[in-house]
Amino acid sequence: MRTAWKHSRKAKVCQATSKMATYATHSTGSTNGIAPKIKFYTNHGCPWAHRAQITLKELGLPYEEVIIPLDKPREQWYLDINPRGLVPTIEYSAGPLDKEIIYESAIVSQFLADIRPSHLLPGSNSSPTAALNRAHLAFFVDTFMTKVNSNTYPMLLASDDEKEQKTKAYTAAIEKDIEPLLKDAKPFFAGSEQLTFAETQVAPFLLRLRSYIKGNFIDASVGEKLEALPNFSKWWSAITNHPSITFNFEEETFIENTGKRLAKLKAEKAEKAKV
Ligand SMILES: N[C@@H](CCC(=O)N[C@@H](CS)C(=O)NCC(=O)O)C(=O)O
Repeated sequence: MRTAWKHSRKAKVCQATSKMATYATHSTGSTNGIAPKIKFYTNHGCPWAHRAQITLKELGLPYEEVIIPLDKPREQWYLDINPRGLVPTIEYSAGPLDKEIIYESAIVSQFLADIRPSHLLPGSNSSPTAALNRAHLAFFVDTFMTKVNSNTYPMLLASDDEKEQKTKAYTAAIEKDIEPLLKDAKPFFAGSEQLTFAETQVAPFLLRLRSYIKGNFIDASVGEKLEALPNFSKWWSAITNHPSITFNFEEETFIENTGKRLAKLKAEKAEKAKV
């Protein structure tokens, strides 16, 4: 099975720039100075895969990229690797670990950050405050995903009647739950001058938020409300201009595909409402 996909894949080798030389000696991330071998199954349009990509880039880990087309059913070789058929997936080899398969974006990102403790995520025993810092990072990501991101699709799919209420739910959650957690951002989470694990997990969604506004999929007033929040607006600008976050994002393609996807989902929603 593996032989079949070795021939069919479209692979590109990416050498992420290493900003992390000082962290390179840790754990399974580097074995006697030999870099791990990582195959990264991804699609540039996917925000979940984007999480892992930002993590790889910031950690300076070299990887081979395999693009998985999402506009057709997954081929059997990919389902053999990841039975869920989703991106991202990584295949990881280093030291005793040989072609280990890991999937689900949060788990892939956590694994990568754990093999190479860094500015993204301190090792849990690396200092007396590290475990607490990790808890704060995890809380921020959890807050964003449960309180804010859960409102994105309802806002995107809202009918004219629902629009005001759904956009308000999104912006109010940022104001109430996220704005206070960014009080120390400098410009990144908890006073960090570099990206942290928090940004690796939420930035893909907030980068796409700008594209939703640009593509007129949501009202410009959403952007205006968020720009008026002092902590959030500075942080949002910092993350959406960071090269590790933007380097592979193809905005025009994303806007075009989003238009098609939303038209389909809205038609399905209208059909269901008739029943
Ligand atoms: N919970 C998954 C979600 C991943 C996901 O939904 N990926 C989408 C692309 S953005 C996918 O692979 N979709 C393929 C499909 O549904 O057929 C994760 O965090 O990795």
